[in-house]
Amino acid sequence: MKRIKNGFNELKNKLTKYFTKVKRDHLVREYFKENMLFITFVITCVLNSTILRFFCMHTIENYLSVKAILADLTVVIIAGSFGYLFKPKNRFTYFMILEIFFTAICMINSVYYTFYTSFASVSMLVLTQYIGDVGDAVVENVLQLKDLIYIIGPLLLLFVYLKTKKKSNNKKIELKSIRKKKTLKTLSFGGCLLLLFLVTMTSLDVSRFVKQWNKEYIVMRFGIYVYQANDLVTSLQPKINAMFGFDQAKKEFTEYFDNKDNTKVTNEYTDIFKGKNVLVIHGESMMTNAMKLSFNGQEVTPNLNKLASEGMFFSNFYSQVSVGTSSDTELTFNTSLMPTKSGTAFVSYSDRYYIGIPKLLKEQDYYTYSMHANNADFWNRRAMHNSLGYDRFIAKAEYEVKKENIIGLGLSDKEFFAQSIPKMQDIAKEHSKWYALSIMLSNHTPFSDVTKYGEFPVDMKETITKEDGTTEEVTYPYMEGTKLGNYFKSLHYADSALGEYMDELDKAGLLENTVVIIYGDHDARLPRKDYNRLYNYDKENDKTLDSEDPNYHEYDSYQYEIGRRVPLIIWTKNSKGNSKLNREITDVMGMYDCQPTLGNMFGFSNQYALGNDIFNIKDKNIVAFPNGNWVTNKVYYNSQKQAYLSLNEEPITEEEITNNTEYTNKLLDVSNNIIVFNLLKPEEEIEE
Ligand code: GP9
Ligand code: MN
Repeated sequence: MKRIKNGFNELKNKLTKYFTKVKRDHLVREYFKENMLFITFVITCVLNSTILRFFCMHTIENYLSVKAILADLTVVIIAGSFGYLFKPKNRFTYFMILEIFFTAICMINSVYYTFYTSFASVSMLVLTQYIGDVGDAVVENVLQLKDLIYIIGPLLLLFVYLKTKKKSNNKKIELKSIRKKKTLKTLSFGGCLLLLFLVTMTSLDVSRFVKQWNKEYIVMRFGIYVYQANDLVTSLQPKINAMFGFDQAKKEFTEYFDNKDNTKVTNEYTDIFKGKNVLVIHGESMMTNAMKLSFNGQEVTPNLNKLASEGMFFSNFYSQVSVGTSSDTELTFNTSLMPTKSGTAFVSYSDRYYIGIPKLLKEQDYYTYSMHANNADFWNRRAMHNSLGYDRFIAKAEYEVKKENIIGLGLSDKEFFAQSIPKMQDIAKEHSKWYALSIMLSNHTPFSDVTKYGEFPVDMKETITKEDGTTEEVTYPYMEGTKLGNYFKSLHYADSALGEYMDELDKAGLLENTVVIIYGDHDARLPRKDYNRLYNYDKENDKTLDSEDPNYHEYDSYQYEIGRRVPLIIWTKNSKGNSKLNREITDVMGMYDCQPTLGNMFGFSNQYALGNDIFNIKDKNIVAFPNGNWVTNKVYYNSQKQAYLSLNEEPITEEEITNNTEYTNKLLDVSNNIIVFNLLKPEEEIEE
């Protein structure tokens, strides 16, 4: 009896399963039949975006990136869901308009990528001078057959429409309530995909999305549609910011500079380099602390150290970057302005008027140019270098980038320098005075290309004498395998590239009448725990000493902040031994003090500089940071913690803290307003 019952139950289960499946299959078939237009629209739009990645990014993990496909699906489904609000006979028009819009995004980016090896930006539309220059070239040389493939999307949609129309599917009358229900169902599905996408986002995804400078990364992770929407917001934001508060900003700006004494004061460095050529070397992630370190008797940065010991070395120098990192440093170095409070000056405000060093030197008949082996659109340099006053920007397209010469983000520094020399020689032949910028790239986080940096062990080797008098070499791992250790290897490589560059420049005669300025662009953003290991290594246990240990050297958050110092060196071939040009300057100095300090040396000035000539302000200097922190010779102040660290024996008063904090906040406001409201634009250039 029991067996019969069991058998009956089994049969019942099987039948239920079978009929559910039939029903489900039937439902799926029905869904497909009823929603052919929507499905075609979704598939073709996602396919187009994937094809675009395929053409631009080549590697399978890029074009078949699950995250990008998920993002594309989410966008397309959400946008398409509103099609159900329309009556079936009008639905095609809605899907077609969207289809054409999405296809246009893919096509424009496809063409743009072929020409610029980067994705298109709405903000570039304002830079009409480029369009004029490249317009014909785009049509003649760049528009290729592959860019037309995307049209298959709208064609397919049209085909499906015509086919389904015959079956009178589109003539069906649908009640408003049904249309609403369909919209909501599709929208909810899109919402679920969105949720799935959001929970799989990493912090790196978020940060790159906000910064918007690594366009390849955004397209790879977020798909082209999200990229373009994000780009639109980023491009419009400055316009919106500049709509309100102009009068107040202008008033504060005028008051600020009326009170700031920027009149020219001469000192022993006035005009000392007037008329000399300038080579600025932007040292990616170079940090002052690393210059003091050696491993097994080998210095991390022997070449940088040599230059520092022969020229002027500013050992208490800070970069003042915000989210714009490299680009913020370029801005601050060249203009003596601080990074903007939101977005970055390079990406969001490249159309503003800037008083940059290249622009000022052009008034003295210098030819000004910059060199960087990365894409010209990284950090929007193509546009911004023009705004800063560079006559020419020599970027990746003008370098030969062979696969075997790639380190980290792109062409290795050694190759970059080697290929730069002939270009510099050509320019030097044509122009009697030049200002050049070399932006290094290899020593860039995450410093993981260790096999390409060359031999530089960051372990600890010791020779031990045994009881029987024989010796043995013991090796402790020390910094091997840590991010900080890898940074030292990477920096050692960059330093050796710098050494080779200096030798080759000399051989090419390019150092004869030239002032070389080297700065570290910002700190390397390394984990504090690695510094703890560096300063507290317990070799017996291959561990970091316990904080209770008497030999423990505290590396707290303040040490970390102060440890962010970067080098600044001003060097000439004849500096060595000259007391004025061969010395260490220990007064605290910020990137924004470069323009006024160099201005005094080269004979140019900017009355709207926010920093000071270090040789005038000396020990009274205050270095403001974009987050409101500040540092003087005496004290480092953390505005978030509202706490400070005393840097010498001198007493610190409450008043001093309040005054310096106010000074910093005011300076940050004025700087931000200058950029957002374009306050430096000369009256005669403002259109009525
Ligand atoms: C990009 C390079 C690095 O071209 O300058 O920028 P960063 O990540 O240091 O700001
Ligand atoms: Mn950088």
